[in-house]
Amino acid sequence: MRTQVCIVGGGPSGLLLAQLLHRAGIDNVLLEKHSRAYVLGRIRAGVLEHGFARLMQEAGCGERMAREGQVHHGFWIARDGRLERVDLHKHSGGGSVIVYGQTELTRDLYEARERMGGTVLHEAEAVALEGLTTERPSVVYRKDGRTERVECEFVIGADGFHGVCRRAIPAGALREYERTYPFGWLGVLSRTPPVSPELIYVKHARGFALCSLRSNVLSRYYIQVPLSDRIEDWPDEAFWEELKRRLPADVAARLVTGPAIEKSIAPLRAYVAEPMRYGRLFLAGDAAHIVPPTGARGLNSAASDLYYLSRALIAWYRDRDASGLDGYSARALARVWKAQRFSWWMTMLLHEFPETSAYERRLQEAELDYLFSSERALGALAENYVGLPY
Ligand code: RFL
Ligand code: PHB
Repeated sequence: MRTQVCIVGGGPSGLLLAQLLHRAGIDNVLLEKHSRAYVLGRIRAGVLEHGFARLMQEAGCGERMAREGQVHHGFWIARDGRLERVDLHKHSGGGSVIVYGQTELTRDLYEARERMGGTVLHEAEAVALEGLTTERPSVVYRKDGRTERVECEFVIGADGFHGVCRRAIPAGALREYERTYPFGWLGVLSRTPPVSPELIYVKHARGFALCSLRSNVLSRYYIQVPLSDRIEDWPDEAFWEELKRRLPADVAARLVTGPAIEKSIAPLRAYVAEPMRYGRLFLAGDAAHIVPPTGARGLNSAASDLYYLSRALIAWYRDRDASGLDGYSARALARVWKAQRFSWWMTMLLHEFPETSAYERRLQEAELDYLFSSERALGALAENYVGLPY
């Protein structure tokens, strides 16, 4: 098979790029290792920036997100049994975020790909990238027990953190930065009304917790757990019990519980690969960088990659202008590192670390006291949470 751009990975990054390129007249083929149902079954991002919504509009599939996504002008931080509000609107100069699930936006993207007749091959696993430093690279993939090849002009690695594309870059050409945290988030999705219309981030001596939502009838909750914990250790009852213990008493009292319709544990980890380009291979989204979910930055960082990359490819195909492609890695990484910093800061602020000394615990408390006593500190939090410009 022959195309201009071969996109590896059918998560939100790969699908959104496929849409943006297709609408600009650039031919592309997308390979996704799993089935569509499997991809849609992953419950991940819930909080998105308006920049993400703008890209969805540009891609011709932002209509449902605009209609059904909830605009949030603030969120809460709970500590010592009380709630304090972060007014995003006030402290970021009019900003807000959109609550719309990754499952829903991925569904919107798949449907748009279908409507436009885009080529999306499911259960097609890329196994090797060849000729990346030539003008005719290719991607070898396995589907239905057969080995096939896509010949192309550019390869996009949008295959997530565990994908193959980043690993195709020779070790000497890649710098990697990583931080693992000594805990994970146990997440539960339940068909219950959310305990609060706005998100509540909870700092508690038993560990962090988060009350989030997908709609007025669908709640998403998380609790910090040790890395050694398994899903089997957390029957629904135990989860709800532990969540209640970490919430302020009045919030716990109004929590509506129900059966978990999804339950998973995600280890917290930060990672950045530099550069995000090798020859004709360009990395985007989780394939190049991941953050702990505390600041809700992961998919939002993918969006800025896709913004820079789509424009760079369009300029190349329209005018043979290579400046966007040449500058892609540096531009994308400049924003990625700011999202790393913010995610690190929120994670350090709100979690219990197994080896935290009494001194560091007091620093965490002082940081929170400072935050809520300073308009400037709240401004720094708010402008990062609603998303830095790109
Ligand atoms: P994905 O979603 O991992 O998709 C990559 C796709 O590539 C496929 N693949 C391959 N395909 C072909 N051949 C191969 N060899 C392949 N290897 C892999 C995979 O099957 C998969 O379908 O990466 P992408 O598209 O870059 O999207 C990134 C986002 O998924 C991620 O950044 C966010 O979910 C992060 N995140 C959040 N981001 C936000 O902006 N706001 C949030 O509120 C937010 N909450 C979260 C999150 C992530 C979480 N977890 C579980 C890590 C909450 C959680 C709990
Ligand atoms: C979610 O709703 O899944 C979510 C929201 C905010 C975060 C992380 C996850 O910071």
